[in-house]
Amino acid sequence: MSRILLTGAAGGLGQVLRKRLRNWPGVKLRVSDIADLGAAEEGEEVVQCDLADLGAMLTLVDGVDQIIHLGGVSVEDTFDNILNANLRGVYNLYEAARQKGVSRIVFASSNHVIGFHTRETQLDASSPMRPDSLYGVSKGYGELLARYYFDKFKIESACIRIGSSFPKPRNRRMLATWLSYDDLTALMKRVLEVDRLGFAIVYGVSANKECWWDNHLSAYIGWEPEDSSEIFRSDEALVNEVVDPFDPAIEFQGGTFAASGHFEDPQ
Ligand code: NAI
Ligand code: 15L
Repeated sequence: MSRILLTGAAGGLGQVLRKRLRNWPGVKLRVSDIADLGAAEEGEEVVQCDLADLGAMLTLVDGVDQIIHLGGVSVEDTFDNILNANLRGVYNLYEAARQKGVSRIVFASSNHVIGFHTRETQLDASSPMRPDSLYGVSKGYGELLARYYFDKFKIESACIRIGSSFPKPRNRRMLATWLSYDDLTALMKRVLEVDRLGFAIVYGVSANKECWWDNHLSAYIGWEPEDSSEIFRSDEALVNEVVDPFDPAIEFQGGTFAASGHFEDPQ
């Protein structure tokens, strides 16, 4: 029996994965969040914890074999909020993992690490980071920390640059960035099961017809998405969306994250 910790379990993706991983054979799931998670379901343990608190994180990670790290600020925010949840938080996670002997971590990174590349640029895992927000910068820091903890301490990591994981695309940009919940779940399982993960950067995106990201450098993991956003292309809201190709939200891959001003400035 191996124990997997799922952070951010009260969030949008956390709730999805909590349900889908709960009865994974041979796995005991420990779910955590700063928010209330309700009572433990059969096959799981519940621990409420602030990522910014290293002492609490050491207790949280004790006895855990592998981690799916979804917890943290998931959109642009003030530097203070990002500092606590995403910078201090991801450091605490990796440091607690090192001290407690965790072997593998899946880090929920984001497409906003590369959001300032234009849409006509094809990217792979070796493309330069071009974060489009302080949030994107914090995910880039998480990826670097994952790299460091693999090179120095042999903690394996997959940094999943998730596109847009929702039940369906919410706008035309998401026809290119959409990741279905089924593909997300299969990806998480695969990176936890593969014999050797090492350090990998994987674009978390379904097999969409419009596509900016290429996963050939992580093909050794053996994950291939099966869904496509194409089935939503004729949704009325998407068909009627008005776009200007020179609007920064359309020019850049990060969409509105690239187009919006600096969070600390008055809007
Ligand atoms: P979410 O915002 O719904 O969930 C994040 C969870 O983290 C929340 O439940 C929140 O309470 C928890 N959290 C925040 N600060 C915390 C702290 N200091 N200590 C402990 N827990 C804390 O986000 P969502 O959509 O579920 O995303 C999950 C992860 O995937 C996030 O890291 C996000 O950045 C990343 N991601 C998600 C994408 C998506 O399309 N949903 C796209 C790209 C990245
Ligand atoms: C993200 O990183 C966010 O967490 C999510 O809420 C979406 O905004 C997504 O990126 C996106 O780019 O669509």
